[in-house]
Amino acid sequence: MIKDILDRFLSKPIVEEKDIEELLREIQKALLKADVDPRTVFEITNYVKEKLKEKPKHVSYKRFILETLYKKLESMLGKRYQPELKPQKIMLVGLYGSGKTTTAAKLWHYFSKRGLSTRVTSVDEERPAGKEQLKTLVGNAYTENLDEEADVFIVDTPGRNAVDQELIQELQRWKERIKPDKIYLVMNAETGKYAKKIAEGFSPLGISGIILTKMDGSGRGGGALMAVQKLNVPVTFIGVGEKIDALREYDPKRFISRMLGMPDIEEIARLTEEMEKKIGKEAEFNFETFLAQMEAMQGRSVEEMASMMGMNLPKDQLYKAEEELKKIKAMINSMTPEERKNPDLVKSSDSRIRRIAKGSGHTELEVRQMLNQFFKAKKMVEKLKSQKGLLGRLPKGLLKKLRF
Ligand SMILES: Nc1nc2c(ncn2[C@@H]2O[C@H](COP(=O)(O)OP(=O)(O)OP(=O)(O)O)[C@@H](O)[C@H]2O)c(=O)[nH]1
Ligand SMILES: [Mg+2]
Repeated sequence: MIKDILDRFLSKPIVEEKDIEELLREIQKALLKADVDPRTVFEITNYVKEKLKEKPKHVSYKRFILETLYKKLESMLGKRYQPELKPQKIMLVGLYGSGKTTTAAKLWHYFSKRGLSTRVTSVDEERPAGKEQLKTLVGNAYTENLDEEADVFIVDTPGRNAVDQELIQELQRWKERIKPDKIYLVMNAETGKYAKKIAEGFSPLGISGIILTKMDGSGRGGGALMAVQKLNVPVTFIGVGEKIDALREYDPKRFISRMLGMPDIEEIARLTEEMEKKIGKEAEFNFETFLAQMEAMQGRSVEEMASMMGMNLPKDQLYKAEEELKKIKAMINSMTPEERKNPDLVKSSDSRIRRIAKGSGHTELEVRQMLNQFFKAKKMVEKLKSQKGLLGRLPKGLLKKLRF
């Protein structure tokens, strides 16, 4: 794991040639895992190696290496996107199954949540199922009226297996009818470096931005992200899951943290603050605060939480974790307010455990296992609290840059 190598690297008093080699090798592995194509991977690590020949004057060698890598990646991954929250018509285009319909619903959720009245339609005339899919996702926000008044109007369009003349002509006709302010090309990040070719196929339409879907979890998508940078069309949003709120504004910094498996400290700090506001800074770690924490995280998948911590969990583990959380929630909901405040009360009473098991539809053994986990987590949280000063000891500028 690159995070461990980095930790070791940063803690060494003297950097030797072999340490750099080891670090570069790990970086290569991480980039390949992020789906960056091998030629680009070599280009990146060679660049860093070359740069190292210029001995840094004002900063430490270690910091120089990391900053060089970071800047290189940043230059290859484009700019952060911040959407304008103003009235606009958005038309979504893309190949079959790229995620257009899901993204239409996600954008509706995104803009409505920010106070803009948002309507959605589909002009996929060949497949009524597509319209039904969208209706199910957005409910009353769906309309068949292409001229309906709304702050934000989102139009889903039909896809094809490949970009062809016929598709472009059809989309061109819709463009003339709808007169969108923005045309977003929705692409599956798994297309890797071919994303560039696909985007070129759609370019006669005048693409204003790219939305890459299926960027969930493992930090893959580096290949597609780098490929489309060559087009001068910004990446606007990324899809990070199947749920309606799994849409994020594109931020290369966050992607780099994720790609290199480094925790996104800024995001974690923000979340912690959010939680502390909700449950009080000095709050004790008990079932009540635990539940409140889970609620504060709502809308975030376990997958996102894991990747925020710089962990790449396999899919089946993520699924298990999600199920586990549901289970714990049901158990806490079966506790009395007193028990939630005082976990020891539960631990030491068989009859309470029995009652909670019954109330939540689980076995006593499962409740005991949950208690074990809970007390382990409590220990960890207490340990973390006492280490709070640790981050403050790292160089500030570097922290900001690397977000770890
Ligand atoms: N994991 C994940 N799945 C996604 C994401 N976006 C879409 N999907 C899934 O991809 C599949 C296809 O999505 P759709 O939105 O139906 O794709 P489409 O482009 O409208 O497909 P057609 O209308 O058939 O061309 C669905 O199963 C979605 O749930 C994403 O960001 N992450
Ligand atoms: Mg569709």
